[in-house]
Amino acid sequence: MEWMTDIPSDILKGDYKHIEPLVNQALIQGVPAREILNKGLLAGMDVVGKKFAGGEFFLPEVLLSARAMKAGMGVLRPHLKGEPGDGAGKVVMGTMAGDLHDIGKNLVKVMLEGAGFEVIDLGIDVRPERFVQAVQGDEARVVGMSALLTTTMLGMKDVISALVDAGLAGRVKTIIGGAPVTQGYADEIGADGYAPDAVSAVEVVKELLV
Ligand code: B1M
Repeated sequence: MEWMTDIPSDILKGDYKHIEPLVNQALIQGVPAREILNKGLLAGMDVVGKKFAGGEFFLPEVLLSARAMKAGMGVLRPHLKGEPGDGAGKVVMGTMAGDLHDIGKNLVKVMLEGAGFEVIDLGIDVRPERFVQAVQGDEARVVGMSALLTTTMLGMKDVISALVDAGLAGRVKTIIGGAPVTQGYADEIGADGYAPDAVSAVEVVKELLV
């Protein structure tokens, strides 16, 4: 049962090299993959999130923890396939059409992966049809959109309309973010969620999936 303390501890330390053998060992001992995810990796990331919110951790520490989480997930992911809940954690994400800014989007991606989500990254300059195709071709339940320009954020409304037109509105939830985006804008265009930064994006996605 040592894994239940050692894995969260490696996540907190951001020890991405040590965590892989630990996860492997727990699997060899016969611990179900989802239990290792919930009581090991995610338990660690929960503490990281609380420390960030409390001002004890800053973005560099959070990113290190997310890297350790990603390393652990690399070992665990093949064992989660087909288990109950597989697919529930997939997020399709991209930067809006006409927009080439991706630093913030990539941070959100790292944090989501760090929290155990699988991210299908469509990259930059993504047109509404591409979001729809990605959702149709997969079992993702969340669409994340990022925009850094006041002009390109207007395209978020088009993505939501395209998802509605394709009959996907009931299946996927939408979350939007980026410097010019606000909660008011999210409400105006009917997005399900808005997050001002990468850490809160994880919390919002978790809430959307409840
Ligand atoms: Co551009 N740029 N840029 N730029 N650029 C801005 C955004 C700008 C505010 C600069 C300014 O004028 N002061 C301005 C926009 C003005 C406006 O529309 N209001 C601007 C402009 C005008 C332009 C060009 C038009 C310049 C030109 O060519 N004349 C051009 C447009 C190109 C295009 O997209 N078509 C352009 C180009 C570029 C570069 C290519 C040079 C480069 C981008 C490189 C890249 O991303 N790979 C660039 C950069 C770097 C910036 C600034 C300096 C920094 C943006 C950034 O990365 N911030 C920016 C000025 C600024 O913000 N100070 C600026 C750091 C990043 C971590 O923050 O992206 O906000 P951010 O992400 C945060 C949150 O917003 C949130 O979480 C992240 C982490 O906490 N978040 C989400 C983001 N996405 C989210 C999604 C979510 C949830 C949360 O859910 C899915």
